[in-house]
Amino acid sequence: MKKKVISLVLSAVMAAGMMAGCGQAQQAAPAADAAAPAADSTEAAAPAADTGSAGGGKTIALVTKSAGNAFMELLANGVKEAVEAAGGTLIVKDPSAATADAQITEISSLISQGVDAIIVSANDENALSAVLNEAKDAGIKVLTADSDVAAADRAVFVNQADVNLIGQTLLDAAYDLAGGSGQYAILSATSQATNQNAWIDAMKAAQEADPKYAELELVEVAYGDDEPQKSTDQTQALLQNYPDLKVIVAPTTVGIAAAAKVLQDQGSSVKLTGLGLPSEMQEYMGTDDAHSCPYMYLWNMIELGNLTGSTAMALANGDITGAAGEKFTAGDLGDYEIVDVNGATQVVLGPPFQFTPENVKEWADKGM
Ligand code: RAM
Repeated sequence: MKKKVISLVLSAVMAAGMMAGCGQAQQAAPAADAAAPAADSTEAAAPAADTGSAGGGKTIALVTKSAGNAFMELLANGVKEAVEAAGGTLIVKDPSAATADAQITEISSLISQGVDAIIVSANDENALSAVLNEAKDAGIKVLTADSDVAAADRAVFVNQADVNLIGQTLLDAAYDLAGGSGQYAILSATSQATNQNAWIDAMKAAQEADPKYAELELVEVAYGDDEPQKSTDQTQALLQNYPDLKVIVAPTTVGIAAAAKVLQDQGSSVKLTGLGLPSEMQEYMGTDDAHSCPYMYLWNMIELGNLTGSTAMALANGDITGAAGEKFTAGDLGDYEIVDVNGATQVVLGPPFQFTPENVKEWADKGM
């Protein structure tokens, strides 16, 4: 089983490792302008030039979790880049809310439109099953990215990073920032989000598996629904309900940005970590008392988008079916192999990357 390492890390050590691993140089940094969030990604479709090249003419659709989420806009930019580079066209649909129902509405209309492939970042692991199977029956290739559904309902999942590794990384951050003991809380997205729930379960499992974490207490998992206001309210409630709280872990870019602002505005001593976008977190990152977030994690959003777009095109062109062991080339990112993780097939981008006060500006300046 090959685990491809495509990271944000710019260090020569990592670059050398990656080159050794796949026989070609990897471009770690996203293109500056390609990474800039789209002003309005509702319809990011651009007609593909009729080059007559093999694989051209395919129409790929991306159904994001919801509108107004910069993470989803960056993902869409990366997908668009890869789809167009392969001669296809991308349609982006941003549901009005981060719910399964809003996604079902979008997917139904894409089925009527007769697109070649649908990529979904799922708001619910099971509730999309019927509509995704309707799409499959209509000959549309279905894949997930960022947030998965049940394996039977899609061909393959483009996963940003190993679930257990994300869980362990976030737990270790909570442990470190709490000084090894005391209370921490999780501020998540929606209660149905497949990806956040998987990461939280992995955190809990890692905590139970090692007595080292015995003095660390998870007091609550709160849900801000990936809405800034609700995430703000939930953070305030956590601070009020748990006066001894030491750390908040927010495994959502929307949640962490809202929590960072609350903590910093209140001059709270509670420390924050999780998964965040450098552009949204830059002003909150620092190791002194004036800043709420000493460090956080994410992955290269353009690379995640590029890998997702390339995977969708490979499926649409019939180069892969989504089965374990299949290999394909994801443009400049190089060669990937589909792997089986507990009976579900995935393409994995690489390990999560740590953002610190030292490197956050560099990545924010790149548009991430
Ligand atoms: C939010 C979304 C997304 C997740 C990131 C980390 O933007 O919930 O699905 O992957 O956070």
